[in-house]
Amino acid sequence: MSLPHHDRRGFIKKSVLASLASVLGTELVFAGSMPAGYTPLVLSALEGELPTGKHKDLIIRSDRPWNVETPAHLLDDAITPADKMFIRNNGALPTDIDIKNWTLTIDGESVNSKKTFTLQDLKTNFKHYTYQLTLECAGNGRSGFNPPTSGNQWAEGAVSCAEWTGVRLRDVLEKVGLKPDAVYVGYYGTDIHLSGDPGKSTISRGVPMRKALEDETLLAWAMNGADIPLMHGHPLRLVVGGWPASVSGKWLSRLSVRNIIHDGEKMGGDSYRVPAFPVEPGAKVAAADMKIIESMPVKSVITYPRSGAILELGDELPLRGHSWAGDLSVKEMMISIDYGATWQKCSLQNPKNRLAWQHWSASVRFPKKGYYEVWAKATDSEGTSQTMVMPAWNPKGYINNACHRIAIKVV
Ligand SMILES: Nc1nc2c(c(=O)[nH]1)N[C@H]1C(S)=C(S)[C@@H](COP(=O)(O)O)O[C@H]1N2
Ligand SMILES: [Mo]
Repeated sequence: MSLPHHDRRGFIKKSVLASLASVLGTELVFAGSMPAGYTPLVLSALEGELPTGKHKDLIIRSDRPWNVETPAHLLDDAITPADKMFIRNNGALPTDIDIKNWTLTIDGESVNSKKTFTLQDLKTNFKHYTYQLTLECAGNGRSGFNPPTSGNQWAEGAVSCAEWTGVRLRDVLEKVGLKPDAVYVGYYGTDIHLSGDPGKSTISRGVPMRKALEDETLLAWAMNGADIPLMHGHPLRLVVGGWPASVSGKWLSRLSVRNIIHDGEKMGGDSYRVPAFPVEPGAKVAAADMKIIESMPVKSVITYPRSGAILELGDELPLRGHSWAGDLSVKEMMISIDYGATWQKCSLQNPKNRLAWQHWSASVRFPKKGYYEVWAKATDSEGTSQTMVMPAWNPKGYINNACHRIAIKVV
């Protein structure tokens, strides 16, 4: 069925509601109570053209800006290829990228003096490193929260794990020279605010020094052995594995070493913050009780088979997927075919390097014909497991790491 477009400002227009009702063949009762920015599930996959180079089965969550999700079964590759990588943009793509004259300026209160590097300077004057790094949008899983929260209604697929090549941010900062009062590094990119106002920043987030100085934190120009695709930050990107992917600044042109917690766009308010203690679903939380999300929580995804698979009684079903745990590693992976009553241990590989996802596999037989669900649950190196139902509700719908589940029919 062909669905009407949702309103670009993020809420549903009356005229769209009317045509949506006619497509559905029924009224959207309580449409007036939908939170601003909320996309009804029936509309959550927009029809339309994907950006060039993307796999045709990716799901468009919005097209201005581009927000495109990878269905779980398309995350099956060990290393996420560019055509299957989710897109999360806060603004419009930069225009007129000139690689030859691209520069990165490092400034801020806590540098001895401001320095500017060309791409060539970075490539020739520092050692190169390649790491496979998990980048998960903090809003991944948002569609699972109830009451619903506004923003892209991601299911499971706002996560990727590609190989990034570049230089260590640490090595470059060392060359610049830092003052002892440095606490945070904030990024700026050249993407354009949707208003078109060149003075407005789309997003400018950052990380504390301890994360900025880690071995795996890169200033990268290559992804999976090729130039970074335009959508994913060409020609230079800050890549920080294990933390909300929002800290991995695309189209990187400037870094600011701050003596305060960086105060760029989307560092304040409720952005990328969750309550510092559990709250009841739907609660209003005072700003002072919110904290910035740092390392992402333990999570896993079933990438094979695809939900809805049908098999014959007696057949063994191979299962596989990936799991990750922010700055930690995953120590155990389990699956259940009986709604969590009993669990079976999976085989689990070590990550290719720190902050890369880990592959798991299992094989299962079903006792009789019928409908089943397979649930997958990871446990991190500190003993924390994924929850089976919605975890801590929060006002912006971040870090939902509930178990991924797929449907199976045995005939
Ligand atoms: N300059 C810039 N960097 C950005 C963003 C952006 O809109 N502009 N989006 C951030 C967010 S919220 C996410 S989840 C990731 C998405 O990375 P990807 O589109 O390469 O998958 O990029 C981050 N870096
Ligand atoms: Mo994100």
